[in-house]
Amino acid sequence: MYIRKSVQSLSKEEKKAFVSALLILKKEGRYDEYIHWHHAVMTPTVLPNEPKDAQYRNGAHRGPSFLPWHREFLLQVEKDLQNINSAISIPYWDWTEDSKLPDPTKGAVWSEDLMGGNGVESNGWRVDNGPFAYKTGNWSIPIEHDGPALTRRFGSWLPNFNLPTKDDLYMAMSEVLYDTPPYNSSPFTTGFRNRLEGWVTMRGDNLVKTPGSQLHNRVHLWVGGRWTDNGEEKVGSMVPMTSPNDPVFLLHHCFIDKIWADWQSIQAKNNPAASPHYAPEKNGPSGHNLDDELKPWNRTIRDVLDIKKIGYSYEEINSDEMTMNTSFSRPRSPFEA
Ligand SMILES: [Cu+2]
Repeated sequence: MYIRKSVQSLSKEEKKAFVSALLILKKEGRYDEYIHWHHAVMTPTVLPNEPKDAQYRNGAHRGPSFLPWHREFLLQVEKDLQNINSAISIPYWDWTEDSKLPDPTKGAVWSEDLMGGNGVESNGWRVDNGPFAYKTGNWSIPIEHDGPALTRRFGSWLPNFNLPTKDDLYMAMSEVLYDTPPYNSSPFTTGFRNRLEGWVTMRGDNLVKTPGSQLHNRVHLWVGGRWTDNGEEKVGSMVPMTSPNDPVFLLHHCFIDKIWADWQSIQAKNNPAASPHYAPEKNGPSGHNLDDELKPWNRTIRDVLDIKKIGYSYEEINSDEMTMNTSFSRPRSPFEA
C-alpha cells in the first residue's frame, strides 16, 4: 500500500526524486511511448448507428472508460517510476485550491523544482524555467508529437478563463449515476463521468457559471492556452492529444483519479445497492463495458475500480466538505434528463 500525496505537501527530496525519475524515463525514450499510448487509443469506438469519429467517442475519452483508462495509464507510468525509485508515487495537483489564489499562476505546482512555470512570450511561449525547460536539453519533444519544446500560456484560452472552483467540482460530485446512454460527450449526457471530463457546459446545464469547457477539459486548456504566431494558430503542449508531453498531465490526472475515488466511496456509502457504480456493464460501445480490457494493457475496467485492491490511497489534506459531507443536493436543471 502506498500513498499519493498532494503537491502541496511534497518535501524537497520527494520533488527531486519524482522529477529525476521522469527525466530518466525521458532519456530512455520510455516517456515518449506514453505519448504514443495516449495517441493510439484515439481510434473511434462507436456503435453501428453512431458517427465513426474519434471526436464522438474513442477508447479513452468522451465515454465511460475515460476514468478507468487514465487510472491504468497512471499506474503504468507509476510502475516505471517505482522501478527507478520505489519510494515514488505520482503527486496530485488540486487545482480547485489554486483557483482561490490571487494569482493561480503562482501555485506550488509551478515551482522551479517541480513543474516549472508559465511559458515566455518572447520565446514563443516555451517554458524556460524548471527541470522541463527546453533549454536544459532534458525535455525535448519529438516534432511529430507537437514538439520540439514544452509550451504553456496559462489562462489564455478565453477571456477571464480561470481554473475550476470547488463549486464546479460539487456539480460533478453531486451526480448519482456514473454515466448514462448514449455514453458520449454531449452537453446533455447526464452522469459523473461526462461532468468530470468537462463536457457538460452552459448549454447543457444553466447552473454552469463559466463559458467553455469545464473541470478536466478546462484544466488542459488553462495550462496549454493558445496564441498566434505569424498568423498561425498555436496551442500549448497540454492541449492536443499528445498532452502527456507536459508532465503536469500526470499531476492533473492524478487529481482526476482522486476525485473519482472520492466519488466512489461516497456512492458506496450512500447508495450501496447501485454497486459497482459503473455503467455500462455490457452492450455498450467496445472498450467501455465493465469487463472490457483497457487497451493496450490487460486489466479490465472491473479490475481497476477499487484503488484499495490495487494498493494505493490518497493523502487527504483539505478535509473539507468535499469528502466529509456525504449528501449533496442541488436544484435540478431543466436541461437535465
Ligand atoms: Cu486529460
